[in-house]
Amino acid sequence: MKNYKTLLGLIFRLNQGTVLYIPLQGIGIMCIVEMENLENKKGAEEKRPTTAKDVSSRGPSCMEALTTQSKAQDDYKNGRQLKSLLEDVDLEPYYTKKLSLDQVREIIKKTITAGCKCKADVPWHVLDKLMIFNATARNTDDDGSKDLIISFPLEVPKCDDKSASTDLDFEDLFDSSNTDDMLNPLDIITALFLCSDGFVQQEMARKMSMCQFSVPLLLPNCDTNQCTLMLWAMRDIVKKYRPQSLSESKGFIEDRIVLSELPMISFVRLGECSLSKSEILNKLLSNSPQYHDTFVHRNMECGNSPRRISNGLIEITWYLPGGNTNIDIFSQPVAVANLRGDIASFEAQYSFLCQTSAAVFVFFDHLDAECSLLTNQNHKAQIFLVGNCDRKSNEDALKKVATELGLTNNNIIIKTKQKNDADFIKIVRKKVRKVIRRSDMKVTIEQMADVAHGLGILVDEDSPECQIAKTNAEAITAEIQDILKYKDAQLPCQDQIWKELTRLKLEEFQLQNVQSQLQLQKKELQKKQNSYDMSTAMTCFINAISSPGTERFYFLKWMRMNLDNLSRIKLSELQEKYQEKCKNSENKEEIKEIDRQISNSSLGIEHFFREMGQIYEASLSLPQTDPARQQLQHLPKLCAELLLDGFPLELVDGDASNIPLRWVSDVLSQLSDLVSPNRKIRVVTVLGVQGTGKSTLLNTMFGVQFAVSSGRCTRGAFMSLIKINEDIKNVLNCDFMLIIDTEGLKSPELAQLDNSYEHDNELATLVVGLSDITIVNVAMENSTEMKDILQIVVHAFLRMKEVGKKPKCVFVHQNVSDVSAHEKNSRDRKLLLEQLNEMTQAAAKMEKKEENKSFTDVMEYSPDTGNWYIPGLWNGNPPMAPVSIGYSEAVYELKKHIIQLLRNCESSANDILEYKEWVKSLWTAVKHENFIFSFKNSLVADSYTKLFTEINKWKWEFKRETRISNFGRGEIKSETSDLNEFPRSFKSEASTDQKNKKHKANNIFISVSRFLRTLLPHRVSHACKSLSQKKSVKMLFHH
Ligand SMILES: Nc1nc2c(ncn2[C@@H]2O[C@H](COP(=O)(O)OP(=O)(O)O)[C@@H](O)[C@H]2O)c(=O)[nH]1
Ligand SMILES: [Mg+2]
Repeated sequence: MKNYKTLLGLIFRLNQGTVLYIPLQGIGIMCIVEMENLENKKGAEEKRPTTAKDVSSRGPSCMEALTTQSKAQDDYKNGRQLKSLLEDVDLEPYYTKKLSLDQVREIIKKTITAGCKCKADVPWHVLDKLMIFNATARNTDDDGSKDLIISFPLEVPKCDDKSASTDLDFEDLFDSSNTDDMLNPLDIITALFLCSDGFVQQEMARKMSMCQFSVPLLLPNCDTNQCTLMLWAMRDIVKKYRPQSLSESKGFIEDRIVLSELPMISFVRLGECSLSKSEILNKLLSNSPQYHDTFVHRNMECGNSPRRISNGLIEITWYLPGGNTNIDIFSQPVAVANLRGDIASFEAQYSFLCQTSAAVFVFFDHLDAECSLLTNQNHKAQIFLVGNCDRKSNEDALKKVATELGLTNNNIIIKTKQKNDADFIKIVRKKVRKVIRRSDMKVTIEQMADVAHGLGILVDEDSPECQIAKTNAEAITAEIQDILKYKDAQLPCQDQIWKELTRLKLEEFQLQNVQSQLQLQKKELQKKQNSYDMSTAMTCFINAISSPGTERFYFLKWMRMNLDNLSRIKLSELQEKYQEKCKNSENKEEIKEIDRQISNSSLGIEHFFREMGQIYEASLSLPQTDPARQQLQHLPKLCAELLLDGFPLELVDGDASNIPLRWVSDVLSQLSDLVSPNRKIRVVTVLGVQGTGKSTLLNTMFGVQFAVSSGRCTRGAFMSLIKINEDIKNVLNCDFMLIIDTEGLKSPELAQLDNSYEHDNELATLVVGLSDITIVNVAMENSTEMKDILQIVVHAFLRMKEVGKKPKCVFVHQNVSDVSAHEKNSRDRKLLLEQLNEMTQAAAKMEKKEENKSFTDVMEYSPDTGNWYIPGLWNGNPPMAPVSIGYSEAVYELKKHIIQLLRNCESSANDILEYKEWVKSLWTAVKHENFIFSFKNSLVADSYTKLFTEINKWKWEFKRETRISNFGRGEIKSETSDLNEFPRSFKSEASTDQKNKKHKANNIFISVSRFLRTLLPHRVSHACKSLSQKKSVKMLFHH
């Protein structure tokens, strides 16, 4: 590189060391810059991409060029380092037109073929890795030849590989200029934040904090010399922890971190500092065996390459206790902030910290006695001076400054040569503990906005769209006191009426002949729905989501956050009560009641959309010209737009266990109109027991935003749309991928409620039927329940002639981290397959479709490639544990596998309209099949059928017998229909007169069969047990 620096003109570096030099004619100045001076001016001397950039495409050219040195100087003088770096990494177009979530989510070719080939790839790789929680997202430099997941090169591969050199060349050995070519991770993070919209920023901040990386608190822009408080970006970070006060009760606190009142301890540097402040901080926050790089520091890969745009950045992280005194470093939660760069150059940032922190630790090598910066501040924070120096050079200055600040020994730490890092950290920890204990200086990040405004620091939430949206959301959520009452008053169309409508529709399916009467009842109900004036909440909601541009996304996010905050408070109370009741009382009714309350107190954004769907469906029964109807015509289009922007939408309303078919299909029709014609979709679904990490898996894998359970127990299915990039459409043969997440299957909270099996089985059958690939999430401890569900799915598939479809099936075993998992579990896989086959055979026999002998006849599944083992999510003990790299990598491999499977799909993908029809007909079919779904599994269903066969046989025998003896005809009247009654009555009947024996027995028998017919199917196993007494009944007959 350094040889090029004296050249005038553009040098294009092609692959493998080919250099193309284009002299620039007509420029008369030859520019020669000394190497040493370049240290701070790296900004512009780097290579620049040559091709025009395509904002919509994420595949920039890998060809890079060198700029002239004159430009480097200009950029530096004109404060254009940012621009220059952005050009280097091809992010410049996004500086004005910010990167949005759907661009980040888009499935691109690199998802399956990865590798970092040039600087322009680096930010995308960092982003992609961050999105899948890869804890190596910021570090490592590699040769880029490996896969994305294994290596994450921030260093661009060089053309001339010096390590291959066989000569002895001292120039080379002492040449440390190799950092020139590297990008500092902090620069990349800063650049990405500067080039992303508020929603990508939120996603990045959330994921960074889950990886236990520090996140930007104040983001600098070195070209405008402005910095911004990243309040909005941090809004979505929710943390759980257990302070010491709760360690006895095993309680915990779950809070949105920007709303938590915490003491903040800040670390800054004055002048040069030979200590790596950030590394010291990392050690301060880690227990030694589990050291973690929370802050990027100079001793990590690429950490020593010069920072071009990230000086002035303040990062923040949190230390949160887990309630174990042996592990916790601090027993109370604390925020830790770290300023990059010298406070002398970043006074605003320093002032901000002094006014918001409980303590500021100032690191220095050399102190200037006249340093007014330290003494002039309007401090709220305690100041600690941390010198890494010897006594001679600093004594006088230190004395002077300390006196002026009124500091005692307590606030001065000198790291002498004798103190090693461990000793030093021990001292700092002690000081921090004392500050936390004593200080009442606690502020929330939300409150920091005021300080920022006072200092002329921008706040990201100040944009009008965000503020208007906030007001709109608060207007709705501020009204919510009692959730149940609120739902009744403001969202009246969904609950009872919708459930009733659902029931009527079901009856309509079953009793085709009395349809007219049912239609009448349905009309009545819809009339009732229409009779409600639209509630104020719904009016505000619909208005707000009709707002243009990003305002509606801000609104939806505010709504979601506000509602989460509300239900978090409400539900934690109820859940506490639930736990207590489970402990103390045997009273099932009470527990059931709390269950119902938990279910009722859940209020999410989906309830508002559900209401919208109901209002829309009801309005369709009005005449076409009715203004009330016309007013609502645009709603499906609105939702289609949201869907297209990646917003998850409810497909099945789990509470009523129904799909608002008209609403969903109108949304899909609108979606089809919004995109170009004949766009194809492929569908991926996940099935599994509640709380086993399904949503987390999908969110990690596809960057979607399904609700991760925060105690709410919703049920149903949600769908989210992902675009497929042009570069891979042809390979995958589709334009969109629809991801369906199911909620509430087999959840213990809901199991108590009626019809639980039925709902679960219907839901499972529907989503499997709707998908090209079904991911079955099996957590070790509840594999039985999953098999129960699968049995019904298989059964339903065999039964429903309409299906005619064979979805691919992938089993995902979570929380398995052993390297030998795949090997060891081969027996388990065989067993699983055997069980799956058995249940297919059982189901096939029942359905008289015995040609289906194995599971693979019904679903496409390979025991070898169809099982994935994914290690646990956390590496260590939460709350301080980062996401394990094993999880991230396994999920990424799974993603590649799934995309590969889609690629190999033989059947052609449906277009959106075909899919809409498919949803309709499948749901109708599922609703027709009410018989099978009410069973726990097909084995129970089988027993039920066998039971009836047996009884019928027996009945027939009996009838024959009675006919012969002319006994008891027309005299059977018993109405007993409780099985519990049966043994009792049987006993008493048995003791009566021998003469009437057969007559009585007949009575009993009829009671039993009547009872069995009315029996709730899922209680059939119970019935089977009781029927073992059947033998005695038979014996009775024979007497
Ligand atoms: N310990 C552990 N927790 C997990 C894992 N996966 C998810 N979680 C947590 O479990 C909770 C429920 O996850 P969620 O994805 O909502 O489960 P879902 O109900 O199956 O969709 C969340 O708090 C997750 O953070 C895992 O592998 N290990
Ligand atoms: Mg979920």
